[in-house]
Amino acid sequence: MLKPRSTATRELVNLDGLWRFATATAVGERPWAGPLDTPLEAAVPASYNDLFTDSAIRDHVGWVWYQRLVRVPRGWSEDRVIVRVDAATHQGQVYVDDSLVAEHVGGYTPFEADITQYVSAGQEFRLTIGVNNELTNTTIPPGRITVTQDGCRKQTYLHDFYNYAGLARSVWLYSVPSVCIEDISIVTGLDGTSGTVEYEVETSAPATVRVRVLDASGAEVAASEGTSGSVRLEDVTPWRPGAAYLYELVAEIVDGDGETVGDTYAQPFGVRTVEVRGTQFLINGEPFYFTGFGKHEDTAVRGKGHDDAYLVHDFQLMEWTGANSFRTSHYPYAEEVMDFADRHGIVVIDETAAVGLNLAVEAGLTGAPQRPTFSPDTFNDETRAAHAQAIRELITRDKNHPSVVMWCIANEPSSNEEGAREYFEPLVELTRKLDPTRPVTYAAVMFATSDNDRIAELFDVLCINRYYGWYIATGDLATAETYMEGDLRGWAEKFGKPLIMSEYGADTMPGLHSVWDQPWTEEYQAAYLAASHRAFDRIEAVVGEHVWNFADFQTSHGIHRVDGNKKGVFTRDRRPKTAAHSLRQRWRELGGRK
Ligand code: GCB
Repeated sequence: MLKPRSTATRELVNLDGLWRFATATAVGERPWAGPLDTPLEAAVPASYNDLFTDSAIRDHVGWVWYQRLVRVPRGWSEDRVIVRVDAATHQGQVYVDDSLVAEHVGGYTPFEADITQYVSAGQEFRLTIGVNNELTNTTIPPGRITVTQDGCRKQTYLHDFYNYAGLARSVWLYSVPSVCIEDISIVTGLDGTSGTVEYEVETSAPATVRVRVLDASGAEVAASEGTSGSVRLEDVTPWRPGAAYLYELVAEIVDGDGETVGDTYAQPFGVRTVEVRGTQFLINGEPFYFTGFGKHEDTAVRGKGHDDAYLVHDFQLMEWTGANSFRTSHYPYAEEVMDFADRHGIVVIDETAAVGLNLAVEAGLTGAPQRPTFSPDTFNDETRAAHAQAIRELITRDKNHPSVVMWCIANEPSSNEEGAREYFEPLVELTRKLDPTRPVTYAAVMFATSDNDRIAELFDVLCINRYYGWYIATGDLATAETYMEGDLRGWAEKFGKPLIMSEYGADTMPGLHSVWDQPWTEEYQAAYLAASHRAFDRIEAVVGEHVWNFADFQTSHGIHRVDGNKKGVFTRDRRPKTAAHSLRQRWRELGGRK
């Protein structure tokens, strides 16, 4: 699916701003059938949860409704009109006046509908979007709805971040010509000083297609004809970590004489290769060492609402610490983030929203008897179908981003449990089929060890999440360092694959200090990271370190959380804790060496 862009043949109207807003409890069954009867307005893009003071809205389980009037530009009478929702977390329904035009499940990937037949150029229509935040055993991510004694529905879930919901990304109206370009796929390679570019252009109906490749200055450097083919770029400038370079592939639908352009779309891309060789992770044939963070889309008031100011600032802070990469833990991020990473040479591990497929963690946290994770009553074939769809939608959306060097198809599944192999094998196959060019990984949970994990051999790179010195060996960094080293050595020796430390971290209250190794203090976080780094540096197969987390973030309530998770190296409002300075020192030095 192409990101909506304005081109010579397409126009784009952004529908962000204030929309009428109500929960289903307030407006009943068929709210789209007329103006929403509500005093509330909600900002788009933003999660709705923290906007209002009413806890019934924050804790609402089920549908909420957004509505606004939209005027179709008067020049669009010859065009098709599309409405596109960048994300509706976790399920969306779109109504144009009284008609349902789109439905979508999955909270972090876009969907759209052709609404040409329902609207007229120059006229207004009522756009209503329903968003449902329910998570069940067959959604990705999963969750459970329980009903309290007084009949109140409650959402619980197995992931450690707040279940923010709503329209957290932009909504668009755009026009395309009646015969249009629907998708573009680009795969690049390097051959000495030349770049190879294989492309495929999908059109809505059979059409004559011409493509041109422009360099960063806009000069044409190659051209081809046909809906698929390949071109060669002499003296190519590759896309490199820290030194982004983007070309554009301009695809055009032309008429028989080649004079009239029916549709045109410019797709940015970078020429780079990714390869796993032995225990190395190679970008453009050169070993790459990941430094950076597991992040979240999370800020005060907006929740998961995308915000360009935070986007710029977060990337500035990453650069300041010497981070060269991050993981989109634990869901696909806004496309603006991916585009920014492309333009600024930041490497991305791109993750699906499959977080929480692990009932052993639930049992550990609640003390309840453990239910099997993979079974007809828990995570089953239907869950796997939803997971497959999440993978499909992620790859469809992000396949052309040079910054994306690897797919992470799950965070901390119960990979040591019976049924894990059967659950994951088809999903890994699917991922490889959809994209044979990028390595595939998953992030392994603490309980999954090199001895009992059942899925590691299916993957190219092993991402390992560990909390030695925090959940285990709390306050004892000498023991933590020994455990960390022993654990990583086990994986390195058994599998011979590259290892990335995809999570390690300690909750830290800013302003709390101690001369001793005292958990929660700023010094402890810095010492914890240093102990972990000593262990990593002794193991050759470790090709990266992503600290958990970039910034403090909101979670559900729990006695182990103080206004959210405090493992941020930055506070939620992006001020550095002590550890940010020590990371900056290490990563800047590493940047020079690795
Ligand atoms: C994990 C999870 C992450 C949590 C983190 C923690 O293993 O992957 O989502 O936030 O631990 O802080 O406990």
